[in-house]
Amino acid sequence: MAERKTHARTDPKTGSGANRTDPRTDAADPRADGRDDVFISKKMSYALRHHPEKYGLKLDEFGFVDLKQFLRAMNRVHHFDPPLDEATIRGIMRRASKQRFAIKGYKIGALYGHSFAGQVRRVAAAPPAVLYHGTAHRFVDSILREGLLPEGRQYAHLSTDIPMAQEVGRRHDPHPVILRIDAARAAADGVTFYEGGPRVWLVDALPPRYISVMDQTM
Ligand code: HQG
Repeated sequence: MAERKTHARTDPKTGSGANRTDPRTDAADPRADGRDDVFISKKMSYALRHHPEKYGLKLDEFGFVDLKQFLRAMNRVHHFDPPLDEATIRGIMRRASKQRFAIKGYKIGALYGHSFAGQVRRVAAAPPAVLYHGTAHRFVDSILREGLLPEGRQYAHLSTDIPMAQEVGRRHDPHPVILRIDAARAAADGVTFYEGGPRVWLVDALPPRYISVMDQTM
């Protein structure tokens, strides 16, 4: 794994975007409320990606934890009224534009974005031939020099498509730069990729020779 820097360009714990989805509401769900979705999703990210210890939670090696225990901890810390329950969480997950969390059996976890010390365990997988990364203009020179680094997170994050990369990049820059990642060549050369979610892939780090700046006029 690449050497971790201590200064993250963006603090994932405070950086925007825990859930900047269009606040769609769900008529079938009487509690559906875009603002609540964003608020609760951010707290979920905080607990499952960044500071489980502040909730007294111990995640398993894949970053998952007993859902009932998670609900109890969330309610104890945040005093949700009405109390946060499984149906509310499932509603938030269903309405979100990004699949940030998963419920597997009796456990819940975040699929990507972790920043706590160490690395959640992941299974290597073959990536799509091309991936993308949306970032700020001010980071590009450094990325082309050093490669993509995880910065404050456990892994560097890549997108499967340009619209997603633009959304990710806009968190850092209103007019983000889209980088094209030659994932096929990187994988053939031995770089290990991990699937983070339906539109998110992860790498420990990615050398600059697999990265090119896309034509911004497109
Ligand atoms: C940059 C959100 C200089 C990198 C998103 C990025 C994503 C470098 C920033 C997920 C660098 C880190 C992750 C280098 C990387 N020099 N800058 N060598 N290497 N960077 O927020 O990828 O909405 O930690 O370009 O949608 O923006 O929270 O990573 O700009 O999927 O679910 O360092 O977080 O998901 O920023 O976003 P971040 P990211 P959620």
